This record gives sequence, structure tokens and C-alpha cells, in this order.
Amino acid sequence: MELEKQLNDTLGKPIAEASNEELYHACLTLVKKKAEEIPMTAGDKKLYYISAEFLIGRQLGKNLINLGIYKEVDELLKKNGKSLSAVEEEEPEPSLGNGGLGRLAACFLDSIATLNLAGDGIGLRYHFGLFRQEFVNRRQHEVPDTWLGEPCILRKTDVTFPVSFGNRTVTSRMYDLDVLGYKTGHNTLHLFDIDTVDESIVHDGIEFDKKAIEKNLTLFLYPDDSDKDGQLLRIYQQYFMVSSAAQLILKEQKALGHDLHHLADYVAIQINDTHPSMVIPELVRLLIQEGMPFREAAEIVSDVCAYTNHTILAEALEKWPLDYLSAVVPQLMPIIGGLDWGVICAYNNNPDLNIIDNQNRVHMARMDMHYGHSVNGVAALHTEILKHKELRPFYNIYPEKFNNKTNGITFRRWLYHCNPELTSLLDELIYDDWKADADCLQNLMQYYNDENVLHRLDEIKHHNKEKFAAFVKRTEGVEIDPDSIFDIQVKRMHEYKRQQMNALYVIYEYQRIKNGQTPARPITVIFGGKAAPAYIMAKDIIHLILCLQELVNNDPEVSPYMKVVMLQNYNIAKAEVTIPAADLSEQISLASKEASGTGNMKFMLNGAVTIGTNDGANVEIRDLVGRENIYTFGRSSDEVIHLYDTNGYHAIDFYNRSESIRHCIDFITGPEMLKIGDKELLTAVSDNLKNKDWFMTLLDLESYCAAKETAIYDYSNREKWTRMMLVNTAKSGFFSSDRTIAEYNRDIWHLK
Ligand code: DL6
Repeated sequence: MELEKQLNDTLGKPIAEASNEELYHACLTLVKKKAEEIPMTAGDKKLYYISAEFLIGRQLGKNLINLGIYKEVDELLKKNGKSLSAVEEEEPEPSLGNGGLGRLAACFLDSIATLNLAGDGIGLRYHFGLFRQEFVNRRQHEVPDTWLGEPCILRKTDVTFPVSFGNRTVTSRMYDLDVLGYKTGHNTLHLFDIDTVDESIVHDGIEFDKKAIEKNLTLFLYPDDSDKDGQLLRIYQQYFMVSSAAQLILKEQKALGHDLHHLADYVAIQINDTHPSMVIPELVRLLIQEGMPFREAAEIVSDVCAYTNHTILAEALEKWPLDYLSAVVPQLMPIIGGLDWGVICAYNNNPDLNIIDNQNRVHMARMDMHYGHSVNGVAALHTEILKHKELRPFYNIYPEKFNNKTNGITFRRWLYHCNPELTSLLDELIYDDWKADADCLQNLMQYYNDENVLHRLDEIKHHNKEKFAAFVKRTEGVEIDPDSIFDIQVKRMHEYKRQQMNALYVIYEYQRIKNGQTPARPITVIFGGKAAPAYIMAKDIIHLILCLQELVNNDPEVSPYMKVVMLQNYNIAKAEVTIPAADLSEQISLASKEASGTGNMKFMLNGAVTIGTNDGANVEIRDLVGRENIYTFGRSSDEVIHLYDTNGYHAIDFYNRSESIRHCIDFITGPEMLKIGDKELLTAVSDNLKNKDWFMTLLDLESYCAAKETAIYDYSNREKWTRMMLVNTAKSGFFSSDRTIAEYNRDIWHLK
């Protein structure tokens, strides 16, 4: 009743007469008022989580859930002939992240607040975020994604800081977004920007003058850095972010009267990947300005800062040329030099350990490892590979710094919000405690042999598939059958994630169907994901998939048994419709290459069965559900690492040895495909697979196809399959980001 009155008052008219847009704004006002009533979370010590990405997704639904009024508002709107999900659709999605790393940061903010820990996020207010993906002529086309403009969500503040780039100084301005925990907790995400950014300089898709720093600084997340100007721009962005962060931290701590000599008692900083690594020298510089000697400043910063590694791809570990850094941030050079000198003296000028290498490049991760007190990987296998392989020299000297924090996801968004029917069933069967204590999902195991529950799980999945099919029809114009198996691979496009292997499976199956060998059950293979604008091979793989989509879906002999869909502009909102509809979750990266994955956890939670390699967090999923509730295949990470070490993999040998592999690869440039696609792009893919294949697609292709055949066969046994679904949901509690954050706090941050 109270809510109804509040909404009516804000609207100035009855709910039934308001448009969805009016209702959206009224709901935002309601959230804002309620948030104002919740005191900011405080504590003796505060965490600052600095990240280039925060893929926060739409905020309205999440905030209503965390305020504990989602259901009430939903029912109220229904009663008035309105739909809350339609109202939520009014919100443009902030595109402030690229993939798992950014979404992880968003889940972490949710959990930090939910655990009532004082912890703010710090990042950048990108005007367009990551680009919006469109398909034109079966190719990815990038266009700016406008999302800014809701001052009620992201508040402009009066807080500004000077940020110096050599002899020019710009002003950073702070914008604040409320981070509400589930039924408790209130923190902030601070996003910095400059007032002089000029969106009109963007032309021809996402092109702009990379040299016009004051106009372009916060236009895009991850501007193309394939040239020098692009790399300089990234350094500008990173320094702008961390200088604003460091100044904010010191300002807050001084305002609290804290003694900067004891900063580590009051502050923890988590460096999310290497993009914020310059916060180390910047904080040292600022403490020196406060009158502290260099050595003491460096020690304090080490006690404050902790680093999370999110990749073992060596090329993804940032190394900036010394002269680029000197050009952008000359004031940091003596500090970085001093930090490097400390390492040189301590470790006898060991080239494997030095921060500045003999090609005059600054290794950002090395700076983090030397001058941070904690280094963590994001899944058990990943951390072991870091310790014993990729970062071994550092583990040898700092074994006590290394620790694992297996990633997690917030179940409030990735089940409660996105899968209302499963949520109701869980609430009915095991009560709603799982929303705050995910381990309670384990209680679902008592229904393992309950036919009625299994049947209801099956029904819910089917409803979610129907919803998704309607969505795909509306957004992509493709008709798919909810009775077919929904086999889904949605994630960034990257060769190590091996979307190309799934595409080869499509070709394999296509050829079989053409030969009269139809699958035990029709299958719909669904892809989604963006390729970095400068990553040509990833874009060529998108082209291959889109050509297959056209070929397969329009072939009357094949389409009754198989369809292919590539979702355009896959984002959080699309993920929320896609994931609950999945039967099979594709997690097929080359073992040792996926740090963790978090999509794998979201699918598992929603009852999809994983088909995957023993990579990243898949290994932990396998251990939790048991081998009978997952389809694993492919070489182990040890075998793969050995192949790299010995230069022992040659794709062409697999091509020559196996007729079935040869048929699949040759098909890519065969007459059917060339009728549809671009010869140059398709040839680039097939040549790459034959002659290079850095991520060893052909090594695992046959075992992958075999595993998929088994899964398709098993799917027809509904009882077996729904039991697998139940086990996957029941065992997923470990992957709650509440658990992950509790571990970060216990081992690294020590907030009360
Ligand atoms: O830790 C979050 C997420 C992991 O789940 C993914 O496995 C990992 O690829 C991703 N890492 C990155 C960083 N760069 N690269 N490549 O996005 O982090």
C-alpha cells in the first residue's frame, strides 16, 4: 500500500495510466529515496577495488531485489496491468566492461555490500563503454553504444582532482553510483571523467582522433591499441583512473584523521588485473609529497595493495615502453626507477624479476608482485599454473604472497532476477535462505529421486527455452525450436576459447545429416560474443559462424535437425534471457588457457550441464558435480603445457592424418560456403587452422565431437538429464561471489 502511494505520488497519476518510461523513472526515484535511508557501510578499514571495467548491467531490477521489494513492485505493477520486466527494458545497459573480468568486478561490489564490508569501486565513466556490435554482411561492425544520461543512477559530484600529464593538467570529476547489498550494506562505485570529453569527434563507427586527449580520454573502454597513439591513450586512461583513485583515498583518509604512516591499518586496495597497476607508483609519489621518505612510502603501499591476475596469456600481461610512460607521466618515472632499483639490488639484477626489462619495457604485473602483499589467481588450476609455470620466479621468492580465490557470481542477479520460475521452486522446496547463503542450495539434493520435482525442473527449463526462442525470433529474426537441445557458447570471441572448434562441430554435424545420419535429438547451436576491433582472426571466426548460420538454417535437409544462431551484441541483458534457457553449456577453452570463466558458473546454477575441457573453474565444477554430471573431453593442462614447451603440436599433422578433420576444414572454403561468405576471410580461418592453430583446436576436435554426441544421446533420457540439472544447481553454492569475497576479506583485506 505504502509503495503504491509512493509510486502514485511520484508519477502524479495512477500507475495504470503511466507509460513504461514514466514507471521506470518513478521506480528509480523510489530506489533513490530508499537508498538514501540506508546508512553508508562503515568500518575501521576500507577497501578500494580499482578496475578498468565494471560490467554492472541494468541497475533497476538488481536494486529492487537488494532492497527486498522486487516482488512487491512486480505484483503492484501486475495488479495495474503493467509489467516490471517491461519497465526494466527501458533502462539502457551501461557497457562498462568487456567480459568476465568486468562482470566479476560488478558481482564483487554486490557481495562486498551484502557482506556489509566497507568497500567502494573506482573506475572510469566511459561515455560509450565497449562498442555495440552489429552484423553487416555477416561481419562484425562496431558502433558507439550510448548509455549515459540517467543522472538519477550516476550522480555528478562536486569532487574533482587535478591530474597531471607532464606539463598539462586536467581535472577529473567524480560520478557516484549507489551499490546496495542484499537487504543490507550501502557502498559506492566512483567513476571518474573529465568535463571536456567531446562525443562528436567519433566518426565512421568508432574512429576518433587518438591524439586529442582532452576530448577522447573517457570516450571508450579499451580503445584500439594496435598503434602507438592507441597505447599512449591507454596509458593516459590508466593514469587518469589511478591518480584520481589515489587522491580520493588520501583525501578520505585524511578527512577521517587517519595517520598516513599507518595507512595499511585503514585501507586495502585491490588491483584488478594490471590496468590499475600505476596506482602503486602514484601512491608512493603522493606519500612522498606528504613528506614521507621513499622507502617508507614504498613499504606502506606494499602493505596496502594486492593484485589479482586474470590471465595466463603472456601477451595480455601489460608491458609499457618506458618512453611512452615518460611521455605521458614523467612524474612517475623517478618512482618507477626507484622501485625497479630496489628489485635490482634485492635480487642481483635478475632479468626475470626486474620491473624494467632490457628492452626498456615496464612490466606492470611484476611491479604488482614486488610491491603488493598478495597475488591471487582466480581458480585453483589457474593459481597452480601461475605458481609453477607462468609466474614461477616470483612464486620462488614470494611463496607467501600467492593465494587462490576461485571466482564467483552473485546469485541474486544470476538466478533470482534472471530465472523467476526456478527461484519460486527453490523458495518452495528449500526456503529462500539460499539468496543470502548459497550453500543452502545443497538441500536440493534431497529431491534427487523425486519425480515430481524433476518434472517441474524440466517444465521450468522448457518455459525458459520458449521465452528465449521468442526473444531470438524478435531480436535476430531466427525461428528456433524449444524442443531441440539448446547448446550455448556465449563469451568474448577469442581463439583460446575455441568458438572455431564449435563451428567445426557444426560442419561435422552438417555433413553427417547430409549423409543421412541425423542426431538423436535436434540441436540448436547458439553463439554470442564480441571480438576486439583489432583482432582480425576473431572477427573472421564470427564471419564463419554467420555463414554457417545462413547455410544451415536455410537448408531444408538439415534445418529440421540443426540450427545455428549468433546473437548480436551479446550483453548482460541478453545473458539474463540466454543462460536460463541453456541445456548444454559450452566451456571448451584449451586446457590451461582460461583463467577461470564465470559463465560456466552461471550456466551451472541455472541447471545447464557443462560440456568442457579440464580448464579454469570447470575443474572445480567437475569435482563438485562428479564426472557423471558433466561432459569433459580433451587434453589436460599438463599435456598442453608440455606440447607448448616442446613445440610438439603441428596442426597440419592432424589435418593430414584424419579424414574427418580434413573434411571439416576443407568445407570452410568449399563451394557451399563460398556462395555465402568472403573467400579471403574464410581462407584465413582455414589456413590458420591447418598451419598455425596456436590454441590447438584440432588436437581436441575429435574428442569434442564424440563428447557432444554422447550428450545429445543422453538428453533423450529425460529422467537422467533432469537429475543432472538438479545436481548442477544443487552443487553450485560454492560459486557464489559472497563466498569469494568472504575469502578475499579473510586472507587479504582483513576488514571488520
Ligand atoms: O577473472 C575473471 C575472468 C576470468 O573468469 C576469465 O577466465 C579471464 O579470461 C578473464 N580475464 C580477462 C583478462 N584478460 N585477458 N585475457 O578478461 O577474467
